Amino acid sequence: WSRTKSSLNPEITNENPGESWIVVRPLRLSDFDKGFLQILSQLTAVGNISKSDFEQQFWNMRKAGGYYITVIEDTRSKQIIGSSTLITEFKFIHECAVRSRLEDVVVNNTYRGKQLGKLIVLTVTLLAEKLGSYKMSLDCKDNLIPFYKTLGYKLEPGNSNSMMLRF
Ligand code: 16G
Repeated sequence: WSRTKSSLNPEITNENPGESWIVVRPLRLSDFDKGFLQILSQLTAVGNISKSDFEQQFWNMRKAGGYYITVIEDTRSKQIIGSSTLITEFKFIHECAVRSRLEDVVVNNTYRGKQLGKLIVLTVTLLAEKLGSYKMSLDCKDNLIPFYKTLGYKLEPGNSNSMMLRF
């Protein structure tokens, strides 16, 4: 894919992620037993989630449609080492467009230097583009702005304030 070629050095793609033990694929139910929730807990609070809670939410997402959770598995240890979620929304504006959001990007902090963050973000970004999205947005902490900038994301001055109401 062309988008990654300019931004990844050495050049890696989702089909050729640099190491033979790295696999990028959609989330599966069996990932509950492969440390999926433990990875998410490196991003924020996850709380107590039973296997049946996990399965229920997995099927809720499947039923709702528009959720694309992509994970990275280390096939040597059979553990999930990264995850990111693409959420699509249907719109009337822009001629019934699809709008995408990038959420819950996390990579196991013991796998630094393998460009897994770039790999996972570029994979879902490419997916958003293939799905015909007219834009993809994300919220992130200040210290991650440079990282997302290297992947083509831009602040839109006057138009990119993130506001929040927490319940
Ligand atoms: C970051 C994440 C967001 C996640 C949130 C959790 C990205 C690009 N952004 O903003 O998706 O839901 O952190 O933090 O991954 P919270 O628990 O404070 O809502």
